[in-house]
Amino acid sequence: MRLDPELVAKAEAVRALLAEGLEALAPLGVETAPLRQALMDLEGPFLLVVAGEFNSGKSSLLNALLGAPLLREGVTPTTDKIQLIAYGEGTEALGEDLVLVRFPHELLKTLRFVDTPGTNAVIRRHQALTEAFLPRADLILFTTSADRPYAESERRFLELIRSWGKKVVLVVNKADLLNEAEKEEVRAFVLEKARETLGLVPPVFLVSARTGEGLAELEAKIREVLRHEAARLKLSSPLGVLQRLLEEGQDRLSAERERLLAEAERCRTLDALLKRHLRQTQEEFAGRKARLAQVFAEIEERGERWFKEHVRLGRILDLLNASRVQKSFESEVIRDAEERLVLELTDALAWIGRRERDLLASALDLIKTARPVEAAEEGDLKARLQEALARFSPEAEAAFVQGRVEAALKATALAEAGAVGLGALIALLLHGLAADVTGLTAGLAAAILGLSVLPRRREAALRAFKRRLAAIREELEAALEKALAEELEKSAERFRVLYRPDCERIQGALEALEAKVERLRALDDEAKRLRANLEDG
Ligand SMILES: Nc1nc2c(ncn2[C@@H]2O[C@H](COP(=O)(O)OP(=O)(O)OP(=O)(O)O)[C@@H](O)[C@H]2O)c(=O)[nH]1
Ligand SMILES: [Mg+2]
Repeated sequence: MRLDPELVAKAEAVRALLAEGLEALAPLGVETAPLRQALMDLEGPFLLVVAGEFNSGKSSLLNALLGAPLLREGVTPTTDKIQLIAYGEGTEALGEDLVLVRFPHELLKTLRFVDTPGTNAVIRRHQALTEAFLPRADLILFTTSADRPYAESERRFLELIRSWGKKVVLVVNKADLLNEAEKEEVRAFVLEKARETLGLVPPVFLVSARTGEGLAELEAKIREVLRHEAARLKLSSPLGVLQRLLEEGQDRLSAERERLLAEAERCRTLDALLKRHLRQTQEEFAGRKARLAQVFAEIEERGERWFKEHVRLGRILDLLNASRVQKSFESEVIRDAEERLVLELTDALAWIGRRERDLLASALDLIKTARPVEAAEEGDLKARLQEALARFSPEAEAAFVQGRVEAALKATALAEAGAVGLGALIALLLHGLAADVTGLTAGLAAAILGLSVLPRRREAALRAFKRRLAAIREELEAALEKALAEELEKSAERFRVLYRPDCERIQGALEALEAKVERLRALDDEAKRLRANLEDG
């Protein structure tokens, strides 16, 4: 490798980029061993890897190129280790699957040949060994045999080679088995197929390891590559590895994004569930308000009858007896209104409590039936919902809401201090109504004694009674509405805290993920730029 300063600078840039890639990829769970190896190989010799299907004559080809029977040849799958061939003497095992074969051939001073186990043999381990070594190659001699050039399995293998961004020289071995016309046919066929797979036309050599045919041309090509391209290939080879792993990293991030989006979808579903719940609760509440209104309508109706019956000239003296008027009003008009109102209200409050419980239960159902996203995190929310459900007591909740209604009523102008409990408060309001009527009718009776304006005065008194009744009704409804609104807000918040942390975490994770995607993309752009730069130089 020439050591001109420009190249040294490029090598530094490559090394820095590889290190950065390593740092970005490792946390993504991408297998970064090839990249770490590539970093180490930057210092090492040029690796020319001979790869191809078993029996295509890889070992024979290397033996022929080096002019010595260094490597075992055979008709069955033969080579079972990666064999590094370096300058020197003597053979040495470098590991279980790696052998260093030394030979004092001058070519080996500038490169190392690598003989690999054949692919597509019944021995799967051979294929795995070779595939694992591919990323280290600076140049690949892809050997195929003239008697079965470019099989489907070879296409797949060549695609794998391409995915690592390797430069390939195609070698069709055993050319001695073909006549001249067949050779041209095979060459054209292989060229066309290789172009389809690689997207470019690689150099193709028809050779015979047996007869030596075409070997000189192949060797010349190797020397030419070494002379003109070795430095560039040596640097762009690890960039190819980086790019391939970056792609893998992007795939992982995409899968992760899918998963997160599915989870985010669940957040939206829960939001929608809550919204629907709030709307439905409001709607059903309208029905409950109508039932309260019914009780008031009945009081009013009875009140009208009572006025007609009792506020008459014939009964004018009765009207002066305040306590009798009050008793009569209470027994005929108010009647069981207090119990019924308390019943309706208590029922409404218990219903608010049950509604929240229903909300939790539907959320739990939703989570249970949702397609399994990430079991662990889903289990977490499920557990929280379950716990909230278990802790939740509609009765306690109703009692709590009741307290709010009472507080709201106590704060109104109609209520008088000292009353404890919803029943007492309502009784106070209604009995106040009776007391009003007493005063009303007494005044009325006094004013009209001897006069014949009774019907008009009676109508005025009835109107006053209705106004007062409507005011009580409004107070009650307003108190209940206020309690409901507060309760709904509280319940919504209680519900949201169950899943909002998850949703925020998901949102955060999605943002972090996009940042990683961006980083990998930037690294890839930089790898591309450096490679283009190497091509130019
Ligand atoms: N006719 C002919 N036979 C050859 C040629 N080169 C190799 N062979 C024969 O093909 C067979 C396989 O040769 P190897 O060199 O072992 O092939 P390989 O690709 O290394 O095989 P594996 O190590 O199993 O992957 C042997 O029987 C060789 O004698 C050639 O150029 N012409
Ligand atoms: Mg072999």
